[in-house]
Amino acid sequence: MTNIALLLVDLQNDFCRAGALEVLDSESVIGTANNVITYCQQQNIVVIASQDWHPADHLSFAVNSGTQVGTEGNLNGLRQIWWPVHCVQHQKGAQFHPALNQSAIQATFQKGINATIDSYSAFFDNDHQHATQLDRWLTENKIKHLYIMGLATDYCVKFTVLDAVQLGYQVTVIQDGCRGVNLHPEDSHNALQEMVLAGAKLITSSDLLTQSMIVTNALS
Ligand code: VGL
Ligand code: ZN
Repeated sequence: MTNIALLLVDLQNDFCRAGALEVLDSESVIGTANNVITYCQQQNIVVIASQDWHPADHLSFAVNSGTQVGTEGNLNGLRQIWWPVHCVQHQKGAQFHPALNQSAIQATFQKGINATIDSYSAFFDNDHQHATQLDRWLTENKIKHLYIMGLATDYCVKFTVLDAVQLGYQVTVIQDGCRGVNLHPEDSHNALQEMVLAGAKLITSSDLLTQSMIVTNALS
């Protein structure tokens, strides 16, 4: 195993076609993910994933907070966008997209489990007080570099990337492997800018795959 991991963020039914929180063009991300997974398997890069994994009474759901979907408010002192009911634990919406090559995934990290706080990042709840097992697992497996892609660019990808950089990982975002919610049209664009400003690199999946061909050819 290399010291690199591919982290697939929230490639779940509810963020895909006909899902409760459908992200535009997210279906194409699944094909990109499968191509990148094949590349990672060839390169001995471990593949891991996050899942948004909410209890049915999660307070980020507008209906549970007596608010309107898409509006903003305050949840226990933090700014909160109110979402439709999505990614409820064990339900179909929370499962990985059926076309995703799930057999490649070596470990899955679930977040958003505490009903009273949202968790966009795969590392921490939004208050940064509670961590998932992700950082610990990466440390134990001596991972230093993360390739990150998934859904949604402007929420879970963004905050996962920012935390990863902050924790000291080298981070490369596979840009065409991400799609955003875009409550405001520029949100995904701005999110990518923020990630770059924080120190993440951007790459396209085709650059990643051809780069490896060059390296492979040079070695052969
Ligand atoms: C997400 C909104 C609410 C995401 C999760 O995965 O980006 N967005 N929950
Ligand atoms: Zn969520």
